Order: sequence, then structure tokens, then C-alpha cells
Amino acid sequence: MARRALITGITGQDGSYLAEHLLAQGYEVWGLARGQANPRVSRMRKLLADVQVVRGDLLDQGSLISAVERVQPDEVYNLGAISFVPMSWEQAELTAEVTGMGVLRMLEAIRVCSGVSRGSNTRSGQMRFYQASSSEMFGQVAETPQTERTGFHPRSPYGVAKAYGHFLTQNYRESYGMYAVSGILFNHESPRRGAEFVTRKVTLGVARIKLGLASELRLGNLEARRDWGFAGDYVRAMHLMLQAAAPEDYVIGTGRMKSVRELVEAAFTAAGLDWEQYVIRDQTLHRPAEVDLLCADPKKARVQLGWEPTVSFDDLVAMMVESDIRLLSNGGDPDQDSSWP
Ligand code: NAP
Ligand code: F7E
Repeated sequence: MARRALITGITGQDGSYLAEHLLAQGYEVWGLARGQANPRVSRMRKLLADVQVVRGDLLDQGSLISAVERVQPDEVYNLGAISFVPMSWEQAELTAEVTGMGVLRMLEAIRVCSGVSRGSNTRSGQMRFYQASSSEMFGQVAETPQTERTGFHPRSPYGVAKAYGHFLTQNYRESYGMYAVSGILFNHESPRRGAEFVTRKVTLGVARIKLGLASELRLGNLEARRDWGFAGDYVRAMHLMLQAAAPEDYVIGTGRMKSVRELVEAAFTAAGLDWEQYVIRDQTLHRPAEVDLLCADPKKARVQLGWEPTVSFDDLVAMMVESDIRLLSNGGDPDQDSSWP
């Protein structure tokens, strides 16, 4: 019988790549989708016709228990979150509820449906749980590069909420013997990345300028440095983590750092443009507290899981620029479009 996976965050960037990967591995894939008329669900259905949808919301404990009861998954991937860091200052409480407390609700749904009582510490065995932890937990970094043992100093309500979910996942593993792991993933991007994140904002901006649809691009802090990889590579790591003999947490990244300025240069160069003629520095886009640099040491994942990234920074940027030029040339609207490359 096919193994069954339940993915929260199915309408997001990672949900789509993970679903494709699991379907290719022969899984029966279920996606948790919220809202009564969510346009992102129809976009997802067009791209991923073989994914089955179950309704639920990370804010609603009962809906998660019903979803787990109905699907009876072998593996649960909790990717659902408010994931845009600036929004976490604007809606800090909602971020805590979805990105933080949502992890508790999902773990509780699995615990209850697996029949693990609070008094027992026997291995609950059946359902395996993946939590989408984030390099944002490192925040103001204690050391570089960051490993599984580096301490946390989150710099946003988002980072704080992720740290809660991370520790809670460890705690359920230790308290109930659950197979529950966290992937501490560094920034990963793709042509399906949300338009609010800096890589996609830049590649869409380049495409608009190239096609004569815009004449400038406003950006915030150009000096921040990130470890950017390709989302398609990172979802392979999520799956590998749940196949390991023992549940452990892993750092996933490329080990290479680039600044936003270098990202901008690479994207404009890929389209044959000089960035300095178009980019405007906008102080209002700076964050109340910035994460200056993030750089992964993915050695544990390489050695224990055999995981390696396959797409370089330059190839990733070129892929996104080409995709956005193609999308806009065909009249697509990335803000509300149903087309997904
Ligand atoms: P994304 O594109 O922003 O997708 C977020 C998903 O969360 C969407 O499917 C959204 O569904 C869902 N969601 C939001 N509120 C929800 C709720 N109340 N109940 C259920 N689902 C809800 O994020 P992503 O880039 O794919 O990232 C996936 C996960 O990895 C997130 O947890 C993110 O924080 C984490 N992460 C991402 C990165 C990265 O670089 N991409 C790095 C580290 C960790 P709707 O369509 O209904 O809004
Ligand atoms: O910002 C700077 C900004 O919004 C990257 C999420 O997936 O990865 C992501 O979080 C950097 C920051 O991603 C603009 O100040 C400059 O230093 O693309 P971003 P993020 O905040 O790193 C982590 C790992 C996650 O877990 C998150 O869910 O770019 N920057 N100018 C800008 N950023 C944006 N968005 N827009 C600008 O105009």
C-alpha cells in the first residue's frame, strides 16, 4: 500500500515542491487547506491534480484532529505558517498563534490520534512528524557558520514563534517518544517564491524593468547576508529526515553567503541591465531588528542523510529571472495569478 503524507502549507512554495517530490516517490499526498474560498487552493489544484485536499486550519485544534483521523498519515509535514518576517511585527499575536501554537496543535492532533496518553513514554511509533524550523531562530548569530548546536537569539516575532515550535517538537520527542524532527532550513527560493520575499521581489522587478513595465525597484537593507538555496533541493532533505533510523534535527543550507547587493547585481546582470540605474534605497523597508547574516554548516545532513544542494546561487537567480520574464511576457500577474511555473 502507498505511504500516506499529510502536508500543511500545501498552497505555499515548499508545499508544492514537497508534494511533487512525494508523488514521484509513490506517496498518496494530502494537503491541509484553509478557508472556504481560498484562491491559492485552486492554483495548487491546477499544478498538483493528484494531491487530495482536507480542510483544516492551524488555528483550529478540532480541524487538525479530524484531518489526521481522516487521512491516517504515515508522515506529517508541518509547513503551514505566517512566514513573512515583516508581517510578524505587524501581526505578532497572529504569528504566535499560527507559526508557534499551530505546532502545538498539530503535535497534539498526532498524539491524540496515535493514542499516546500523557502518562506514557512508550514510543508512539506510527506517524512521523516534520517541523519547518528556520535559520531565523539564530537571529543575531552566536557563531558562523551555524550548526545544530548553535544557540538561538531570534530577532523578530516570527523567529521567536519558530523557536517555540522547534523546542516543542524536541519536547514531544522526549516526552512521548514521538518520531518528531525539525529541519532548520536556511532561505530557499524558486520561481514559486512569494512576491514579498527579497529574491522574488528582485527578479520580478528586473523582469518588469526589462519589459518596460517599471523604471525603478525600491529595496531596504542591501548589506544583509543570507545563505540562499533552491527550494526543490530542500524538500528532498525534509523527506530524507523522516526516513532516518532515529529522529534528529538537521541544519539545511548551502554553506555559502551572499549579500542582498550581490543578489541584486546577479539578477540585473542576468537580464543584461546595470542595477545602479534602477535600484532606490528605501529606509521604510528596513526592519525594526535585522538579522545581519546567516550561513549554514550542513555537514551533519551531508554525512548522515547524504543530502547535497544541486543548484548554485547564480543558477538559482538566473532561473528566477528567466521565469519571471517569461511569466510577464505571457501576460501573467504574479500577485494574483493562477499560473505557477
Ligand atoms: P509560504 O509560501 O509562505 O507558505 C505558507 C503556507 O502556510 C501557505 O500554504 C499558507 O496557506 C499556510 N498557512 C498560513 N496560515 C495558515 C493557517 N492558519 N492554517 C494552515 N495553513 C496556514 O512558505 P514557504 O516558503 O513554503 O515555507 C514553508 C515553511 O517553511 C513555513 O513554515 C516557513 O516559515 C518555513 N521556512 C521557510 C523558509 C524559506 O526560505 N522558504 C526557510 C525556513 C523555514 P494559505 O494559502 O491558506 O495562506
Ligand atoms: O529577506 C532584506 C531583508 O524577506 C531577506 C522567510 O522565508 O527566510 C525568509 O526570511 C533579507 C532581509 O527573507 C528588502 O531585510 C532588503 O535581511 O527575503 P526575505 P527572510 O526575512 O530572510 C527565513 C529563513 C524564513 O524562515 C522566512 O520564513 O533581505 N531586504 N530589501 C528585503 N527583504 C524584503 N522582503 N523586501 C525588501 O525590499
